[in-house]
Amino acid sequence: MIDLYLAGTANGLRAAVAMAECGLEFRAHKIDLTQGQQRTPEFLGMNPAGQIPVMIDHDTPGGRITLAQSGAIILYAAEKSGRFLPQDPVRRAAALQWFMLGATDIAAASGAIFQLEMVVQEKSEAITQHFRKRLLRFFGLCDAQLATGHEYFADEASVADFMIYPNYFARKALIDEAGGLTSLHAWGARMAARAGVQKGMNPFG
Ligand SMILES: N[C@@H](CCC(=O)N[C@@H](CS)C(=O)NCC(=O)O)C(=O)O
Repeated sequence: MIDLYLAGTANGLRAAVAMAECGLEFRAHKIDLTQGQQRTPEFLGMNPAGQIPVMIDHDTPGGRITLAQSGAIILYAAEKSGRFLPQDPVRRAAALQWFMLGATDIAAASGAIFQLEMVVQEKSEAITQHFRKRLLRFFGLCDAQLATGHEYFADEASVADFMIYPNYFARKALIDEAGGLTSLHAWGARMAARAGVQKGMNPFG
């Protein structure tokens, strides 16, 4: 059995989407970030960074494993299930390239917008706009890839799609406002129709 500690944020949800899509049974434990539950001694014992998501897999050949970082959890789920990391080396490389765009560029820009809109006290519209434009540029790259006949980033559904989808979902209003990006929206609809994505995006039932 796998225990997954998360909140309903893009970082948390992508771990749950990967678990569900890979067909791994997991128990979702809600961590209330607004109440500081990520800073309790018990939680810091699992992840000293004090951040969700955290996964504990009690059933591994070497005993149990505790893992943080949503990207590492997605890759762990893919390796454990033997799914969603394409066998073909070219597709696998493409999947990892788009996975990394999601993990570094997209997640970072989206996270910066969150910090600027919700956390930082001194507001700067110019800086916030900078990160909104930056995020839209990355989503533009995604759209261009999907527009050239790719149903998913690496043709078949892969870890890349699980990485990027929760940030797309969270930033849909901004993307809608920008207009266009029709291939990205078509992919978003394809993702939303998948049973594993539905389960992962609604981890607390
Ligand atoms: N790179 C990390 C980022 C994790 C992260 O930023 N988690 C946020 C919620 S989305 C968090 O736990 N923040 C609580 C805090 O920093 O106090 C990942 O992908 O897992």
